[in-house]
Amino acid sequence: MIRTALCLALFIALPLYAEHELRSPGFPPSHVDASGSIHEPWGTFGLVLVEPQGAGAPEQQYEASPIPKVRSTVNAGTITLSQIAFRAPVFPSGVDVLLTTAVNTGTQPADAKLVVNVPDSMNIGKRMGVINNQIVLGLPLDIEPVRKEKPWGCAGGVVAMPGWAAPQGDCDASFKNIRAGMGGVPIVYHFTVPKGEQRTLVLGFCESFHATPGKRPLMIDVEGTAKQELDPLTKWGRHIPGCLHFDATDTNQDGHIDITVGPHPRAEDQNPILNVIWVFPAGLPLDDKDLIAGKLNRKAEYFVDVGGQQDQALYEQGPFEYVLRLEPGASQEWLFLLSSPGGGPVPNPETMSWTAENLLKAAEEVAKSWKE
Ligand SMILES: [Ca+2]
Ligand SMILES: [Ca+2]
Repeated sequence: MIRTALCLALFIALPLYAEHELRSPGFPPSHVDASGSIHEPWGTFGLVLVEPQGAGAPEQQYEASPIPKVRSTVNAGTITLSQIAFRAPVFPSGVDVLLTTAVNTGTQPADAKLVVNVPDSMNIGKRMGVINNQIVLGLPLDIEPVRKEKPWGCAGGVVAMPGWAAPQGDCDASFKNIRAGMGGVPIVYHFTVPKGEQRTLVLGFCESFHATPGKRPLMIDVEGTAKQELDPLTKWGRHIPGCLHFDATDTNQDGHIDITVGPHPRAEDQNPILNVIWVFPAGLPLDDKDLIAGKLNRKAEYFVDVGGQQDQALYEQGPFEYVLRLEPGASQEWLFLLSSPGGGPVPNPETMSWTAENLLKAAEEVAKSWKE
């Protein structure tokens, strides 16, 4: 009986997908399965070529030296998709890298569609995937994910921090919860409006961390208005809620009003924050005291307790697609970064200096110095 239980335990403990390990010296491994998908503590990430149809199981090669590397290749029609997975020594404990290349080997232009499988619980922003408030996935810069959009929401990559602020005075509870763009990620929201229309947009802020002015100045970009700088601490004081009003317009006629709250380029604290958003019909008289007290929430077309329970991501969660056309002989390369076991957040793809080449070089150098 004990033996049976032990056998069963061993069987369960053996990861069935553990075809190949990705590791760097001194850190726990992740695994690449036979389909080329990478298994991380937060879930599984993998790309599947669905168009052209007919891609079979990938051919896989494993290299142990100079660093563990798994190459998975599939062909469908005239498209060859190859993926190289390895661990790179990005501070503090490494990220897994998936370098993907699509090539059209034919003599005619070819369309390709890739399904990007991520956990259903993942929020995918413009360039980052977030699970349980951790940034675990960095997406390539030169291809746009195809996803379903909701009428409004946060375009992602920024974490919710409920109860972060301690606003003083007669103040709506929505000021307490915030989103923050850790590592300089801008906070971006889209709101659907009829094409080209105007709205009065109000942003609510409350700085509760810094005590001296000038630490966290923000750059605010609301569609249809001039960019402006704001240091909530200088303008209102610590723990004091305040509001900024904007005459917003859907100037590019795409049916959204877009707002971005990013870090000021010279800010010492590069993590932008945002507490509340209201979108009102244009021209409505709005008193700041009433706004802050939450008395106008019900008059708003959109009222968002940023970082609160009713806040939402703009895009539907979970798997998404990439669609592209490749000319004859053309190729495209994409870099995906995945948080590894015990790893911290992945670097921001939009601001990092990492490239496929220097990630590989850094990994090889670490392996070499470890051996010596
Ligand atoms: Ca717009
Ligand atoms: Ca809030």
